Amino acid sequence: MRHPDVPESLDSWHILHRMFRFDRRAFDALPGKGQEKLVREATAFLAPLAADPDGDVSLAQMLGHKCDLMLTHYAKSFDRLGEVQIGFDKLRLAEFLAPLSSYVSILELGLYEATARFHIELSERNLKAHSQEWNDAFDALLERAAQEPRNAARLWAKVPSRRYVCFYPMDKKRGETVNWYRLSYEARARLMLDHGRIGRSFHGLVTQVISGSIGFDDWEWGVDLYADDPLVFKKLIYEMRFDEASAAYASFGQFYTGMQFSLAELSAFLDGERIPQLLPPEA
Ligand code: 76R
Repeated sequence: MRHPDVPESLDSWHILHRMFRFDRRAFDALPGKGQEKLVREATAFLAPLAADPDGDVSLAQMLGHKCDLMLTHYAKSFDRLGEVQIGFDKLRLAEFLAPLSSYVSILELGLYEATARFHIELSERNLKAHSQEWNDAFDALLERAAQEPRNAARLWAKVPSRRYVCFYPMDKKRGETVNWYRLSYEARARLMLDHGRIGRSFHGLVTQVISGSIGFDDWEWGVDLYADDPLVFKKLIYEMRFDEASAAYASFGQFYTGMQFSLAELSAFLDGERIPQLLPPEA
């Protein structure tokens, strides 16, 4: 516990991404009344999830063959994610949706700088490392970090309400010669500082949600990026490729790109008569 080589994180939403193929032909073959009923049932199921202060749900129309629809669900436990997964699969709409992929992760804010400070602060207080007192003091420091307004707002934010979304999983390399996990803490902290510096130069243009999936899924992190202009993804990710933390140590899984839309636009997505929009939040 609390090994000095391990950066701490603040953890919040439990996240399930689900990617589906939509059987548009089969849906189109339903009579209008049947389509309406199905949309009403799905909307009645999803609306409370979107309004829930203890979670959120977002829908996105995805581009290309990897999937047609991506559902992102935030909850406070895996149990709740599981309950909603089953509830969703019981909807009539699910007869037209084939699961193609998914991703399980927990939103995290990495604390490279703060962790180092905590270790120093506790050793200056002359607490014996890993004693009960030391552990309690460490927990208190983490708790205080979680309460800082900047962190608290990011930990429990709803899915960013921006039109374009890009999701991909990534690892930090663990090869025989190139191995992130064998770098010193200081080296990793310095690289993350540089990473954050590039990231922040895009501040306002993009909202990133980093979620950790070590122990849960096939990659180590899920990266969600949200922007009002998709070109921002290309510029940001390209620039990061030149940064040491990505250039030397990152490897990536499949990229998923699409457009978020409001639940009220579900029927537009399903009947395909116009492009479903992300509506401004109701006043
Ligand atoms: O959260 C913060 O603002 C503090 C700095 C920061 C951390 C700790 C930060 C900032 N990130 C952090 C952690 Mn990030 N990030 C990615 C990717 O495509 C690639 O090359 C990598 C995918 C992008 C695009 C991105 C964007 N970040 C992480 C971690 C955890 C690593 C670990 O703990 O070892 C990963 C995997 C990761 C990956 N990052 C930012 C951004 C952006 C845009 C920022 C600035 C946010 C802002 O201040 O607006």
